[in-house]
Amino acid sequence: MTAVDPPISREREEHWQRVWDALDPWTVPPGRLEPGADARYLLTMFPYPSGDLHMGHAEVFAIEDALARYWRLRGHRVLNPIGWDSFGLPAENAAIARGEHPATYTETNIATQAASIRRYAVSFDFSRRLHTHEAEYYRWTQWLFLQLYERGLAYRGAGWVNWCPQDATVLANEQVLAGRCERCGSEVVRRELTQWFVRITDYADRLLDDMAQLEGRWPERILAMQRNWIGRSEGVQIRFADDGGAHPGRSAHLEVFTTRPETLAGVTFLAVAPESATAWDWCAPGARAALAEYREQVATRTEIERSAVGQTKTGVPLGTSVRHPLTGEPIPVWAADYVLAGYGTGAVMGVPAGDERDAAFAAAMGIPQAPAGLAVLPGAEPDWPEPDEMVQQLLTAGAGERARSYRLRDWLVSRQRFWGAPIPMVHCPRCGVVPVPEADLPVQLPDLRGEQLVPEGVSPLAGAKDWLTVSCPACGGPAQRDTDTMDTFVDSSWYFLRYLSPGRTDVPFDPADARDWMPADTYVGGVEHANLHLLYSRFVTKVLRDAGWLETDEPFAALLNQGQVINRGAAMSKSLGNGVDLAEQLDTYGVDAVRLAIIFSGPPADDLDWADVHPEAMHRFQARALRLARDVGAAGASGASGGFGASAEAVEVRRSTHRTIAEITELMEMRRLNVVVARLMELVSVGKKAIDGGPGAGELAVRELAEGVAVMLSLFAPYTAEEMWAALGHEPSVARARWPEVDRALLVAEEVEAVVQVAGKVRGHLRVPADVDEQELRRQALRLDAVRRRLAGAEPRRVVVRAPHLVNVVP
Ligand code: ANZ
Ligand code: ZN
Repeated sequence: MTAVDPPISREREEHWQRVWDALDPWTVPPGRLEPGADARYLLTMFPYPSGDLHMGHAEVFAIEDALARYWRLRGHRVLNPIGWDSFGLPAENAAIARGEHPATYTETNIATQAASIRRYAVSFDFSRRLHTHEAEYYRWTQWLFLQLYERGLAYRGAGWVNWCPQDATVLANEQVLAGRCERCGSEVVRRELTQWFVRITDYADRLLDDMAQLEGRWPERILAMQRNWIGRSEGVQIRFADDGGAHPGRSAHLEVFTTRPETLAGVTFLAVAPESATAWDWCAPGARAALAEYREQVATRTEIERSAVGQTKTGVPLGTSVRHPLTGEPIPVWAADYVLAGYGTGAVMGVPAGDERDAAFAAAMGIPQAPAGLAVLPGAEPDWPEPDEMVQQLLTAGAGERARSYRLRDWLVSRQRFWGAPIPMVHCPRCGVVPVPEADLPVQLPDLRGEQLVPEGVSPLAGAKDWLTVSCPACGGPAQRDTDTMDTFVDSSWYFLRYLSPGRTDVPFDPADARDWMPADTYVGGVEHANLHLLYSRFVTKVLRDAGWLETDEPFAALLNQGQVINRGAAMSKSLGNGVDLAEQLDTYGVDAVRLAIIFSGPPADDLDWADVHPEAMHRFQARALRLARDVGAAGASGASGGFGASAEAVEVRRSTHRTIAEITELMEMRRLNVVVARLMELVSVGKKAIDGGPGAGELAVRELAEGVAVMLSLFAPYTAEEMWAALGHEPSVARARWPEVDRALLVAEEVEAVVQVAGKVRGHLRVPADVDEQELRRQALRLDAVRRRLAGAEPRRVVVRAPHLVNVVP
């Protein structure tokens, strides 16, 4: 790497950091907003503390900071908080490997990241900083869990986990590598465990319908992804009666969910999910051994593998049958892998003549492709009746009703891990599951470290015997704590509310603060959170609204997704060797050059390829901007003494300045940050020309230009902007300045008269802007009646344009 000399030295960066620390221009003190304050809440997805900041952070922080600074300069009261999403598995793994407490890794990384954020000059309000791993925060995460429980939204049920038979432990998805345990390499199986779920499916309709409020304010692709994820299907639930009469221990009907009721005449079998209780209930005694064996086989495969089209279908007959609701014909019941337990009723009616997967299954199992009497031509579907007619018949026959099904599943919030918020529940042999009283929160984590974090069986917390034993809050008898901790998505589902009431120990947040600030005006973050985090945050907001804590339905009024940072067309990764180290970039080029280069490289929402980012190319721009400010500052006295010069040159400089301010203001509202930087570069050139060969550095119009540049540049290059501001003779800091006002009178373009000739003779005149381009002038000239008459419909042989004064049309 060639040695470069950044225009702003490390020492100057540190100087300005101390100035900002002392002035504290970004803190919003807790409590009520000043009356009349125009509040804006800018929220940025909070970082996970894994090592130092990386290129992704550099991008998102450069974008979010430009918005925060812009809003402040425009006179808004801006809340721009920062915190850390600091529970999670990487810290736990590091703690096991190093024989320490997960807090050590976590807090070291937070300190590193906080220092880098300070150097990166992001205008965060650090006074509201939060860490989700601290008891003062997770106490309220536990409170949230109790709210869900009280509202019937948290329940215990069977959930599938990855189980390593060798280590006898639950594995997180990240710990399963190609189907094997990351530690011992043995084959991982899926196993059912009783765990905590949150009933987000109760809110599926609202989560879908309220998206109408987000249209046009969230990226369309994110809305589409959420719609898909929730996956609402309108259909019919059809009841098939037991063919053999009532059987002890099973209901008299088998219900299926279908979106194609009109295909009822094509049913040749029913299939149920093998792992479901329904499969066992509908299994004849003679088929149980085969079903049990089949279940084990299915348990090693994921749902995605099982249901993929083209995948070989497997199944076993259950030895029972049901009756067709309209014809009474017997239909065999099967267990089949492509039927998923969690969707619809966990049972389907098999229609090989209408459905590819049913056809593949029937072919593999030797089941007829169509009932006798249904004409099926190869490659064509039978003539099904109208769906509505069929629904009517089913309703009349009492054999079905309309139903909705969702792809969305309830939210499994249990983790068999240490480094998370303990689930605030107690298991009492006499009273059952008892919530920890609110007054007893937080349920603090015990002090485990190193090897103690390796789970004994189900969870590391089960090994903390002292911690585990408590007296039951209901009967006072001996009881045990729940040993699961919460999914970290619970921590992050409400952090944006905690920022509003920092330090409060009586409430998680004050509803009055929420009235002041919610919903967040803009949420900036990555598309990888499109489904889970955003959906959970929306859900929790709705629950808290129902519970009277919030007045808003939606947490984030607008969403800005930055693109991914890649390098040479591929995601940065160790194995590709195309990673770029942020700290190294900052050391080599300086913070401002990196920030400017990131912003300049393209629209915020586009992927950012580091191969196209050139921090070194920003140095010239920074140096010119600094030179401009220093020249003007040095000539200061003469400029400040008079008014704006009336010379044509001075007026031209002012026009450029005000046109640029007006355009940049509009570009900022459209988030076209890269174009803003381009316009600033142009304005700096105008300033340089004005000094070198125009009205000179002492001209007030040039000072106005330089001050405008300093203020607007502060959105992207805060250090350079501060240096400029100081050179121009102002008190620190440019963060305290105001956005420049546009003088509308200067936006009106000057007009001149253009002469239009035909074959060298003057035939007309046009009033045109002085900066009209040749194309436009030519177009207007050819539209003149006098010109059209002489051309008489023919194309001119030649049109000579000398903008803005002359057009000569040669017929
Ligand atoms: C009969 C039928 C005939 C179907 C036909 C499709 C085509 P969407 O649109 O995704 O909601 N299905 C229902 N529950 C299922 C489960 N638990 N596992 C796997 N498949 C299931 O899909 C609804 C369709 O998916 C339903 O309509 C059902 O098959 C199947 F020509 O019923 B259909
Ligand atoms: Zn009890």
